[in-house]
Amino acid sequence: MKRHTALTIAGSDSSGGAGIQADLKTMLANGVYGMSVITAVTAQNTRGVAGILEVPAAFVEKQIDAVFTDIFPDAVKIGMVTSAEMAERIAERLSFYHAKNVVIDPVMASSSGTDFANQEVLRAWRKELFPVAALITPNIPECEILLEDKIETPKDREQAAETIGRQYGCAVLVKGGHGTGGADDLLWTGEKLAWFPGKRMENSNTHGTGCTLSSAIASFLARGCSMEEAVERAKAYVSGAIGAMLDLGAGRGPMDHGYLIREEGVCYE
Ligand code: PXL
Repeated sequence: MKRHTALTIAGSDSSGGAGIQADLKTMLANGVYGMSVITAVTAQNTRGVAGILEVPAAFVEKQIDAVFTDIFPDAVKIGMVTSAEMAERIAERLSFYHAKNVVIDPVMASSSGTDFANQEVLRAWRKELFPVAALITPNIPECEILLEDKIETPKDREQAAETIGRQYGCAVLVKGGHGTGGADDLLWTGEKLAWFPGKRMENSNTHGTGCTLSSAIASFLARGCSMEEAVERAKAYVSGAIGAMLDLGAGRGPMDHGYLIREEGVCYE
């Protein structure tokens, strides 16, 4: 049987809910073999980030080479990138290997408010990384930073998705989770706009939602889905994981990445 493979290039979250840990759990839960290139190690829990240790850019490159010269990934998700040099080297390596299905979650800050990217890193993303992406998945505050403009109405979101997409030649998913009201996401595919309606759920345990969504999309692209189908199925997975109401009795905790596996009765008992 052909196994589909996906790679995450992201930071480690010691609390297990976001970053590399969320990505690998998500890939496992969605039927692909997950691999990782670690860009930074964070010391954090559900209450905040106590420290960040960057992996040297040259060693990020070494990890990418190790993966691509052996098990070629069917899709790549990129999360936390902490320096301009790291962004440049990742972009160069991904172009060199003709990486497919690159999904970029432009992580600018943790949900607890710690900044992960400064202006110089942002410039390198725009110049180097976004052009290698098949899809980027900014939330509304991230879109506002990318566009240097306010986004208020649904029409503003449509314009934002299309403008960013045309600028970088990729698909764009504007995530609505940070807005008020519903949690509708909007996809610009490069040709058209498509809304994906979502209901906001009463669950404060949503740490790592962005990481989880982007790695779920990468998983479905790795399995051969179209962009629209990948987004639809990834959104359903994330909604299910939030709706499973995992509560670890801590701060703003993670969602239940394993709910599908448990429902199928595969393990844990
Ligand atoms: O959700 C953004 C994010 C990405 N990557 C790492 C994180 C976080 C949020 O906390 O810790 C490593």
